[in-house]
Amino acid sequence: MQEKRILTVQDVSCVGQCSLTVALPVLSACGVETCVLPTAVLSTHTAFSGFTFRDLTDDIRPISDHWEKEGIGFDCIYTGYLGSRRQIDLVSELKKFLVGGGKFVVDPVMADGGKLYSGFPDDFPGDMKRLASQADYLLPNVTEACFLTGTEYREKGDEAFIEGLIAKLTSLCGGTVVLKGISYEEGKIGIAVAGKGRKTRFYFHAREQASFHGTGDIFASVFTGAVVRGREEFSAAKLAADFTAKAIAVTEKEHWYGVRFEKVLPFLCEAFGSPADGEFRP
Ligand code: PXL
Repeated sequence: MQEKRILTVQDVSCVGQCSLTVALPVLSACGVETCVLPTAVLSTHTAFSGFTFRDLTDDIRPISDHWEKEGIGFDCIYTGYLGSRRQIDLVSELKKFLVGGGKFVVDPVMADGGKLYSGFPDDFPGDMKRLASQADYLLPNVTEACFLTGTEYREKGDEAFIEGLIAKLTSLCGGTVVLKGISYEEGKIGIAVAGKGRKTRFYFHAREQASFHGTGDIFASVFTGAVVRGREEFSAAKLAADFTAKAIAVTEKEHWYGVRFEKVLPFLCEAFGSPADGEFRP
């Protein structure tokens, strides 16, 4: 089998179990070579107070110019947290590095619980919308979907509300939309996988009591790894939802800033058959 190589573009939050500190281990456990382009370095993610923020926008062009000289290409580019409008434009240009039908995965990380994350200006969703429209796979949560489509957020949106959001998202983006965090059934949470002219498929599972940061990044990383490893998209989304739920289930409530996904990484190694033949087992 030809080995796959992916590029993920998002920040380094030094502490916080999100973005690159999640994407790298998760994608590696899926058995995919993972290259990174850090968009910023933060001391922690933005739910802590007083975090530092070093913007790396000016490094994106020199880095990608070097890759171009080296003739480097990627089977998939997966974008997460991006810090500015300029970064969004530079990231769209990276699509030229996709080889042989490579996929562009956009997780429009910017909001949750009805609100934009700290530090994003009110007009940021408009910029993110431009990137979202270019995605082969668009992975918003319900809040991000509302911001992208100019829909008023509802905490308890019913089925009709979700169907309406999906219709708007699939006309914004020609690719596949995976909507995360749908919860109109008591005690359940789920996802929808949709595309223009295709029947929407839903998957629900039991809702964990607590909610944590970084779960969207875990979902997106597993989904992307699974698709790159050849899984059909609904099966990839189900695996990502199940893995995220497992990671939440093993995390103590006090560990509020992220989930202890390390404990369940073996589940992914097993799903993707690595290590190859058990030769490293003690
Ligand atoms: O998990 C999403 C995320 C990524 N990166 C940074 C964040 C957040 C969510 O708050 O603050 C810096």
